[in-house]
Amino acid sequence: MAEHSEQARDARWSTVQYFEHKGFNFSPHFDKQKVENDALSTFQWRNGDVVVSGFPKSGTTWLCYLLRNMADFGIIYSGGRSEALILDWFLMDTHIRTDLRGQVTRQLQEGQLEIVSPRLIKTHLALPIFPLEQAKTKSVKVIHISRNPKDVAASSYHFYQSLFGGFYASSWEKTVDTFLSGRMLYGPWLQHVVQWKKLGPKDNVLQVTYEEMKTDLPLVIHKIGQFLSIQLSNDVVNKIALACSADEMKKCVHKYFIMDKGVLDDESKFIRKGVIGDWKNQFLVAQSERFDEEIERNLQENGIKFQYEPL
Ligand code: PPS
Repeated sequence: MAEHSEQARDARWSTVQYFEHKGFNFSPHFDKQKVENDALSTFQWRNGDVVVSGFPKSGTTWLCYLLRNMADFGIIYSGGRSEALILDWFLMDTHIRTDLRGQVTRQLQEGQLEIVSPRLIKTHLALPIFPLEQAKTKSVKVIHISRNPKDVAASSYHFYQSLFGGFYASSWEKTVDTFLSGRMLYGPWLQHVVQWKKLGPKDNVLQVTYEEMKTDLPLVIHKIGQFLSIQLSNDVVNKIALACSADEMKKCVHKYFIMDKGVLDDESKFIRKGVIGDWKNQFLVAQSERFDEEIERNLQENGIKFQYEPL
């Protein structure tokens, strides 16, 4: 029975039509014309904007919530919920979704939603799509978060089972193939991460990893504070670290999430495990070896090293 439903999911998944632009994958929720016409090149950047960028399931929501606890950012409120401004929404097809998030997207694209500065902006977009040069002219600061690929793959698998009734879901076996062949939504993961991780201070980019946030969150808060010139005492840093634990965040989903009920099967499970190394509960040995062979070797050639287990 389970096998049958996995087959059915894979069969349905293979009918989902992604399109490619500048070497990266876009789902049917994106407006192809807006993407191909580089609609983001006219995005109105402001001095003081702070961007969180990262491949989906790398901890981007966590980092946004952390920043909101560090400083008073302008964010979007809708239906009693709040969220960072999501840059990707400017490339979305506004006809597909009629729900709360769809309405917010439309209002943003039509310039009806004004957000006070400093704005917190989140994106999953690959570097060739992100208007970095325009952002630099306004001294926009970007914090890029990355996470080890095995945990990203495992987290994505679970997330897509629950999103839009499983519209983007596939079996675990298929997810491994999709990840490794670069056909994940927003992927290929490898190129996405390698390109973003080449950026540093001269581009106003700070690099952090999910694993270092898990290992020593106060240290990361200090690092971000320095990058953004936010003065925080040790006492405040420790309080922020506590407020941003997975357990605390689970209690207040509406503080960082604009979604209608039903978009996720159970939104309280958005923070699923929130640990380093859960991939071990998902991967077969052979699948882990394929990741080592096809991804880890390539990362090493690019001088990138991830932590796969808690210290
Ligand atoms: S999304 O949907 O692409 O924006 O997902 P993203 O926010 O980038 O990543 C989701 C994963 O981050 C975990 N998470 C956390 N881990 C530890 N502490 C806190 N506070 C926290 N908040 C979110 C979340 O649980 C997802 O990882 P998994 O492995 O699925 O648990």
